[in-house]
Amino acid sequence: MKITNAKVIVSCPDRNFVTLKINTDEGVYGIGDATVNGRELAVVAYLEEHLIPCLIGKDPQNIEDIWQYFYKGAYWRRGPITMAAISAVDVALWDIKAKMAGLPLYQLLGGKSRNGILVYGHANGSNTEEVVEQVGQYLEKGYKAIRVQCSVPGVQDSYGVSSKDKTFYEPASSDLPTECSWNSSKYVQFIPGVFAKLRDTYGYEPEFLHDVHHRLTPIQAAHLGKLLEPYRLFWLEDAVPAELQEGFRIIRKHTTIPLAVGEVFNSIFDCTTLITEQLIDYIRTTATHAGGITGIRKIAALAEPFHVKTACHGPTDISPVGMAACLHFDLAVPNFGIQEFMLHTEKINDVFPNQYQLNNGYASLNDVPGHGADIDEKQAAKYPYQRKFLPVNRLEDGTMWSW
Ligand code: KDG
Ligand code: MG
Repeated sequence: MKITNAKVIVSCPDRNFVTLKINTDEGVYGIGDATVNGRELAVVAYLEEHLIPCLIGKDPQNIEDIWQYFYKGAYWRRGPITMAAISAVDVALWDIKAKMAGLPLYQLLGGKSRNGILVYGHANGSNTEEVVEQVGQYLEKGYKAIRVQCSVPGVQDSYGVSSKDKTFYEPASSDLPTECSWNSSKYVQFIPGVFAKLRDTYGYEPEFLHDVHHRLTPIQAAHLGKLLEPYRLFWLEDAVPAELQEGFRIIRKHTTIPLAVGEVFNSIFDCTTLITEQLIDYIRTTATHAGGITGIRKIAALAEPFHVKTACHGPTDISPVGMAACLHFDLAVPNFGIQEFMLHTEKINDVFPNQYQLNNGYASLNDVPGHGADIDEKQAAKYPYQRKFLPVNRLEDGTMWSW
């Protein structure tokens, strides 16, 4: 069996997506997601110029060898652009293998380890009352776990809060990046009160999560963790920028709040200290950014004996193809924790027909061969690429900060 050609499709149905389609001489094709939000065309160039020419003629069945060929063979290893490109190749190859076998992908990963995939939604509001109301709406829909974000009084821009007219909660801009303004101490003082109110209103059964989005220092994060402990959070996410894995030792020393990190990681080497020292509880690497199914399986296998669970990143900038790949992984992996699951718009689902659904707080998959997600190229062609930037962030005195 041989790969005959591969193409990259970029489309913007409400937001940009980079999709890889690999064709074979047996007529079976595979689809992978290579979207890096705000840096899309860098991945396109990487795929078109450096990976696709080497793919032609290779046997698509040799997934591990092709993964190693692009990983070790790059010389310039790792990094979000390289690894997103490898991810898309890998997911497309797993899709081909599963289609050839006539099986849903999760069967090739060891079969079902659970009946349903626990997911979390994203509630937000411009004040505590709005948040409480939105959390109530999620609970009514059957969600068991909800991530909660709230505007902080006196702070211009809080993470994860959408203005009413926006489809997505990250404000992507077509002009230059929007400049946000941030104040960590006002945030740390305010946010525990939101969770106090939520527990008062809904009790202690629902799972609540919170994303700091890399905005604190380790000691500030440790303090916030302590303040949040009484409200039994499922996790505190991205408490600090994770380049410094050792920073988590400080947080861990001071608080028992469960910690999640890794949505921007792209390889196992980004998380070895965090996992082997048991400094975190959930690893958030995803099939689109951390080397596809092959990459996240390696990370999950490292994490399993250290009691670290998986929690794939699943914002709307992961396409339905990336989401489908993660859901197959989630169903099979022994140390599954939870899956982030943001609903895509109708336009996006029209471009990417898929075979997963949400019921009562759990995602499930239809048993079709492959990962079940596809790209409708005619639909995709209706929505050409538009350059978009994620925001940047500054402290109130103008110092650059993490967004
Ligand atoms: O592109 C940036 C988003 O993927 C990120 O802001 C989403 O933090 C995020 C999350 O947890 O979904
Ligand atoms: Mg996050």
